Amino acid sequence: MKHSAINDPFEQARIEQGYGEISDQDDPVTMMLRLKDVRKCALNWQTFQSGAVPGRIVVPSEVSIRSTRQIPFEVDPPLHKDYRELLEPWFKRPLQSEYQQQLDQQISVLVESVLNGDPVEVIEDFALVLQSRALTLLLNIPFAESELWISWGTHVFRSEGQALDGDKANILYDYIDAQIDKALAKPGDDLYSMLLASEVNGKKLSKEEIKGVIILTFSGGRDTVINAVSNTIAYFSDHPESLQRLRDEPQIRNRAIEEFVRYFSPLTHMGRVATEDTQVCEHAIKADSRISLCWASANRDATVFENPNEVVLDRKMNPHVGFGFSHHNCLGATHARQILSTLINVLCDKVQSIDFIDGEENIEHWDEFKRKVGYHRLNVRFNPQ
Ligand code: EMZ
Repeated sequence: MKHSAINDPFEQARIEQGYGEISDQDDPVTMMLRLKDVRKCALNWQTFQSGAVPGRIVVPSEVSIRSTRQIPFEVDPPLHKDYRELLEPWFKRPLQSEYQQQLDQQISVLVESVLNGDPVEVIEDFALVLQSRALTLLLNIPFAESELWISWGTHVFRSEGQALDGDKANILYDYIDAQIDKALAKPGDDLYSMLLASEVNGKKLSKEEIKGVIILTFSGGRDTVINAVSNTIAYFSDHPESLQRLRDEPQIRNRAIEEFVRYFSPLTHMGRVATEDTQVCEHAIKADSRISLCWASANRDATVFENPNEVVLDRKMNPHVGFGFSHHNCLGATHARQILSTLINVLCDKVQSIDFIDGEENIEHWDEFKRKVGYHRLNVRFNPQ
């Protein structure tokens, strides 16, 4: 098997019963594994809510390290829609040409810096750097701020050997509190200032609400973007012919991006909390228990995707749920797609091939399901054009 392959540990359970049962900190989760069921449950927010106790819909649960509600992620309709309408235009800024030029500049400089023939550790020295620098554009704050975020490592709530790291989370919370106060004292053109000046339902946003939006902006697009970027690099190291094909056929690059998101599924799943006794796949779900919508499994559902375990660069029908589904679909998806598109353009322009040296896989353990989501470490060499 190619080293960049991402396995599908859910296949048997998906076909045989449609769900999987896992434990998480004494709060079990029933995972929905078929695309149709994942969509159905995502749409049914009345029965499967996001607005539970903050942190509970995340698996592993963050209830013990977080009390701030992430917005709009942990809010249900109708209020969800009001927050979303406020945020949507800001998070669509990656469609503007100035934003795209700045991102192109950032990624070009980064790729050029790794073309000197030395081995590169992709996770810390490439993907994390790329993600942090690009985040300065999304927040619209000075580039130099990215240095601090890079020093925080790949996940803001987790650290090596620790699924949940409360001390690390506190560093982020204190930082965000200070940034909100700074923007309050001296408003600028950044996301903090935009939120401070905004109203939802005729009421100014509170500091706690703003903090909820910003925590999500920092954490939701961190390890996910790092996984997407590093899996893309690993894929090209395994498949030089694919890099060549994308160079020759720029018109299929957007399809390739969707296919990478489907195949890599950078976020395995996201939870919901049942508001009433119900059932899924003839399996009873008790009120106040958790389910999860397993994007990674749904994206390999053979009843929807032909050859689901293959990367088909120009896959035509690709209704993947790699960015979630329905009203909670990923707010940062425009930014993420723009990152992947720019990365592919720059690699096609500047890189001939990528040599895999070695890697340490990042395997998530969900009881019997063991899923590779990316790498802890990935050493490669970039060969210039
Ligand atoms: C939450 C989540 C959002 C959570 C789209 O995902 O991302 C996770 O990485 C965080 O730990 O708090 O933001």
